[in-house]
Amino acid sequence: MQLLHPFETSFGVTQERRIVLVTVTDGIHTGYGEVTAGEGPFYSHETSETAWHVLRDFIIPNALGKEIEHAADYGRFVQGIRGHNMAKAGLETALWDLEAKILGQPLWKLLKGTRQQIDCGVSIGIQASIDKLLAKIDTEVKAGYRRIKIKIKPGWDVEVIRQVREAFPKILLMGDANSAYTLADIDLFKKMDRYNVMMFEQPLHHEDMIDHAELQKHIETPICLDESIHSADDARKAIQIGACRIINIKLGRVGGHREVRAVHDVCRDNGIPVWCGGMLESGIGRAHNVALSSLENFSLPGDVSASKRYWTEDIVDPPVEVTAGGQISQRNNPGIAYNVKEDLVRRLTVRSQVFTS
Ligand code: OSB
Ligand code: MG
Repeated sequence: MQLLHPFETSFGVTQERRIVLVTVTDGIHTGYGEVTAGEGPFYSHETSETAWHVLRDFIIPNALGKEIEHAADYGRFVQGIRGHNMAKAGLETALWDLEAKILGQPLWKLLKGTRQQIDCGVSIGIQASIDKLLAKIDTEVKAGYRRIKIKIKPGWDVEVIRQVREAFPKILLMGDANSAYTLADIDLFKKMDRYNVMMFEQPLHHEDMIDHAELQKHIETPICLDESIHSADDARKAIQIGACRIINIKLGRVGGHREVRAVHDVCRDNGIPVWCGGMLESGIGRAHNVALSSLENFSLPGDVSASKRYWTEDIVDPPVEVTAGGQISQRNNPGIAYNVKEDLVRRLTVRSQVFTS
């Protein structure tokens, strides 16, 4: 799928998505999951290709022919497989969708969500100029989005934040560095500390917590961890050492809906708000993100935004839509609650494999 606009972060530019979808069926209903890995190992070590390999050669053979009562019991299918959370989540989320459809319930209710409307923000990539960025922000603010996240990297940071804040004094504004800095940059963060930024997302190394705790001591702006958090245990440790005051939860990065709930609960019990991160998903991943954002502690606007920001035609019907007030309403059809356009998916498919027990 071709993105409408190239998306640039501190680790590179994405224009074309190659997305692995997983479907499961009981013969009557079909559950859909999306692997959120990128095309290259830049945000994480996983790629669409490694996910295909791990699903085909390990996860699916482990699962075939076995029974589980609930999608929440999926853990035994992936026991012993280290890492590869996005591959694991591809099948896990498809099973949750299937279970919800068998029960005739919307997924957000099966996940025990309470938020009928979720608050939406946008993530805006690095632009060719500050003027272009200001114009993009203006468009998104007028579209109703409740929080603006801009990507930052060395050379595209303090001055950018300063000018954005000057042009938009009141917006909820945050910066996502995708691990582009080190502790040698403390002074730079102190400068950005002056502009009432809601949070700095993953400023330091993608595997770090210790240095983040040190940086947090020197700045007032809350640090939000993204790349460093893969489990509820990671969240517990990060909170314990003061490495962050906010956590971005991504469904793929933590390995599925069950772990989302576990990270959510650890954060809630420690007074740490969470929000749902995005991975330039197609409508299937997007629908899962909408559903999980209904959990009570998703109290900050997430990177879950309208299909039309990414795609000329999304693979779900209706597309994911955001109200003029910057919210998405939960739908009450069974499962992910959006219909998958099977014909379009077939036309976009470059490879497929069927597994039968
Ligand atoms: O760090 O949140 C991130 C996209 C790809 C990889 C990592 C990230 C992102 C985004 C985009 O920020 C979020 C979205 O709009 O899907
Ligand atoms: Mg991020």
